Order: sequence, then structure tokens, then C-alpha cells
Amino acid sequence: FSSMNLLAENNISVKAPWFPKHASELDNCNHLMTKYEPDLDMNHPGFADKVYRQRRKEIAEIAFAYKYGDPIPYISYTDVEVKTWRSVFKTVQDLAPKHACAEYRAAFQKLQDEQIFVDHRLPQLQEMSDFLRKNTGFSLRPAAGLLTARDFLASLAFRIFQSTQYVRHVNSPYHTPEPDSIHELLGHMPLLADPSFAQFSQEIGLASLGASDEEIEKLSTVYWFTVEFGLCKEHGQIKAYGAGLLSSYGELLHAISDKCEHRAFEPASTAVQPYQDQEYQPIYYVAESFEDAKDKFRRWVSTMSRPFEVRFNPHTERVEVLDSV
Ligand code: TIH
Ligand code: FE2
Repeated sequence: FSSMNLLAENNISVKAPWFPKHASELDNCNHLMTKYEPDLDMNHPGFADKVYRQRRKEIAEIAFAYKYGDPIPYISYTDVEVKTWRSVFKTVQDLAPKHACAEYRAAFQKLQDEQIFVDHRLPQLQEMSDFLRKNTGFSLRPAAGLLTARDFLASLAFRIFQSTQYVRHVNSPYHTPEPDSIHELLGHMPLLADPSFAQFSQEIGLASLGASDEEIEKLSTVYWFTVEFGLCKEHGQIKAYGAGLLSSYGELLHAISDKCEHRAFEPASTAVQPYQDQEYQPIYYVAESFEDAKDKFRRWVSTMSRPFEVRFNPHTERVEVLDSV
């Protein structure tokens, strides 16, 4: 870092959008996208279900009230919610040995060994957060729903994952267009316990801090086609590592079928590929390995325009800003 000076908090010499410098400032990074609220979206499976909508509100309140340092409140899940969990959990248990990447399978086993993944109850976010902290230093905070890309990505820079806590509607266990706790738990948590993958996630987060709107769009597109819907190679076979595939057995089977297109992961072109989030993806990107995806991602990020660098100090949970000019 010889050519860089550590900058004082409010002395960034260049104009950049505000971003959190300490993990506690994520209390201000909880802006929601409203497109999938069951109250507003007529196609939402819970739109006509008053009890479901009320339950969603109750759980959202917990996330809105949450502050940095609080323990994550315990949710007493209903029988219907547990039934939904069980049916998705059992299917993932059946499909993962054949179709999930090795890192996912290893973490899944660990979660079962520790009795965090069992079929008769949903894991609580607090126990999952404790598990992640031990394995990779990641931790969780509750989110009320789908966050803006800028807020969501910023938390990853601090090795914090903002996780929803409500459960998808019982009528659509195989696929939901919005994140829910089953997606977070079965899709994201196992890989956040893997060191290489955790590192990749944090690097996307760090690249997003202070980035322009266009760059946030590109980063969230890369996130979409890797962390959410990524495929990778393992001994010549295609495996899933994307959380949106591992939490949706409908889409997992689609992604490895011949009804979709597979392309090699290349950040520059992946970043500008338009996508939608209502239906199964028509295109998936295949990485050679996590390490290879990380290398390619780093090279691509270094071509971005941000005139300063950031680094995370895990002892203080603070992001330090380094002027590279
Ligand atoms: N489609 C996923 C599922 O059904 O589990 C959830 C989401 C992934 C990405 C965005 S929403
Ligand atoms: Fe997700």
C-alpha cells in the first residue's frame, strides 16, 4: 500500500455515494424493494391469504426493529411453516448428493451433524449465525424482505448476510420468486460456511462500496448469476452452487436439463446479461471452480472506475478507505 494514504472518515477526496464504514451502520442499510410484497403483487401465492399476509407483517416488524448487536429474535414457526420446510428439506436431501457442488455437500453434512439441519423444525437465524461465525466469520441479521442491491451487497463487505425470516407460502414449496427463510437457510447458509465461497461473497460486497449505480447493477448481475444461480464443474460434471437452485428443486432440475443454455462464466459479459426473477432462468453460467471464479472476478473488478480502495478490518468491523491516487 505504499502509494496509498489512509484517509480520514470524512475526507474522501472524491465524490462517491454514501456507504457504511462500520458494521453498526448497516442499521441504515435495510431499504426494501417492494415488488414482491404479498399485499401488492396479485401473482404472489399469498395475495389472497389474509392469515399469511398478517404473519409476514409480524415477522417483518422484527427485522425493522433489529439493531446492530441485538440477538436475533426467536421465531416460533407454525405447523404449516414446518410442513413447508420439511417438504423442501427432504427434496434437497435427495437431490444434493447428485447435483450440488462438493463444498455445499460438506457443509450440509456438518449442519446435519450439529443437528441444525433436521426435518422437524426450521433452524433459527441466531443458531445459524453462530454456526457461520465459527466457520468463516460470517454472521446474520434479519431482513424484512428483498433489499435494494446496494444495501444487500454492502452488508457482505462486513461478512454480514441479511436474511429473511418468513416462510414461503405452503402452496408453492418448489419455487418462489422472492427470497424467504427456506431459500436463505438451504440455499445460502451451507456455502457461507465454506471459506473460499465466503471470501468470494465478501469481495463482491467490498467492490460495491461507494460504487456508481451502473456498477452496482453490474455487480448485482454477477451476484445473480453466481451466488444465486451459479453452476460449476466437478470432475467433468455440472453441479449447482447457486442458492436459488439449491432452495428450489423445481429450478434445480431445470438448470441441469437441456431446456436451458449453459455459458462459461466470464464476469465482463455475465455482468451485462439481462435477467428476470419471475420464472426459471433461460441461461446459466458455469464456473470452472470457486477459485477460478474468484480470480476472474478480481481481474474484472480491478478494471472498475472507483478511485479509492477499501479494506475490511475484522478486529474493529470497520472498512478502511485508501486513496489510490
Ligand atoms: N427461487 C428461489 C426459491 O424458490 O427458493 C428463491 C430466490 C432466489 C433468488 C431470488 S428469490
Ligand atoms: Fe438469495
